[in-house]
Amino acid sequence: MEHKKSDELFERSKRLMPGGVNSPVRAFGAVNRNPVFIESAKGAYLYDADGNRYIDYVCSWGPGILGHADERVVEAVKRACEQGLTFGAPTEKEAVLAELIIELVPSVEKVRLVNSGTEAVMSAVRVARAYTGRDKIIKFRGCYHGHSDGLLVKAGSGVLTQSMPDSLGVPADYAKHTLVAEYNDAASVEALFGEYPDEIAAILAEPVAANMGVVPPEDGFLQKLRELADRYGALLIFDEVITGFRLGLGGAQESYGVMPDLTTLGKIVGGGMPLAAYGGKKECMDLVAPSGGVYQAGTLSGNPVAVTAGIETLRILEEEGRAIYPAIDAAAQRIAESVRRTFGNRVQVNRAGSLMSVFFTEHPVTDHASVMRSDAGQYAVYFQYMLEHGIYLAPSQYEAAFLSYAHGEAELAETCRVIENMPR
Ligand code: KE4
Repeated sequence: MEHKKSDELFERSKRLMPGGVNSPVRAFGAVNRNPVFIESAKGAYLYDADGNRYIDYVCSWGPGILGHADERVVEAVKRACEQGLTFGAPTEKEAVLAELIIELVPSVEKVRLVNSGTEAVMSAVRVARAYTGRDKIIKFRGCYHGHSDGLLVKAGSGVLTQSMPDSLGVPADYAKHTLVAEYNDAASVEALFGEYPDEIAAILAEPVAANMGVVPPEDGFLQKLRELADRYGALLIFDEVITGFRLGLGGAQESYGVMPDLTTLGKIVGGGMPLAAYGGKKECMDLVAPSGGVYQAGTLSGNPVAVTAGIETLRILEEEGRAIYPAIDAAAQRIAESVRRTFGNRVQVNRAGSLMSVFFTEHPVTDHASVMRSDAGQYAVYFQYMLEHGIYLAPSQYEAAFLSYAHGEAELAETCRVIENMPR
């Protein structure tokens, strides 16, 4: 494949933006090659600046569950743009989206719309601290919750990809309130409560860890978090920025039957536009200004164009979900089986619904430590081969692959063919 134009664009961009990108993982640093610059996308496909076509398994890190540029969403957004891009004033559309979220996400009684998952999680943590009057938060090693100061502690995703244990620029005074437990190890959570019995405001968890690669919760783990939060008077926050509307209409909390006090949402909820949300119990959310003393605001929060994309996407998922979710789950399973057939016991393939990750290790991957024992260098080789053969995977071992409803028989058959012809 020719990547001359992408290479030229990367050199130009590196002179203008840090690392030539606007989010670190896009720089392909972990897979030892220049990134490809994308010009357009449609359905299951990306088209790069050199005219190459790829079957896309990143789906813009999750939003693309319907496939890229779904006509219904695009037409609705076009119509919304003609009515004005942003007003900085309340609109009926925000109420429509809020009603959809409250209807679909079991534990959410009230919701605030924001612009990114980072904002959503940062704000939910602030609400938990206000509600409990406590300062500390428990997060899990390898989980990622956006780039707010206090949460860039032993984080996953791009932080893990860049091998940065923590971020520069975060004062120790902030980080000290963030306690780190081990995913799928409830005893490590209980030990922190034992050490700080009255100081912990919340347990913050990805209900399916997807920022160290996909690591599903072991049986009973999420229920145990619920029990520990209740026992010690802390809140349980599920960061469903990835799993929300991905594992099903009700997200992980519906799939696993464990109800958090607060939920954060992003990606799919915005239909590909910059929109995220946090919500939960009325008694918590009524603390948020202007109804309460927790301040949070945003110029473009609830933006009518982004809200339109979200409404359209959720309505399609509500109307067609009975077909969509089984189809994307089955598609992920088919890819997983192809990888297992090809690499045998050299790989572990973790899957939760239509989220999946390939780890090059013979040992089960159930937590951060076992993730780190997998061969990220071998993943880079796998990534490069797949890219050269027209399959676009996450450019990092510590991310997830995402399926969309646009991945049909042709795309899945071609992907399996490429996998199964890969030199062992
Ligand atoms: P954003 O601020 O990037 O919208 O959301 C932050 C966030 C919060 N919570 C979870 C569980 C997340 O996965 C994310 C962001 N996900 C990454 C991909 N793993 C975004 C991709 C990127 O950073 O470029």
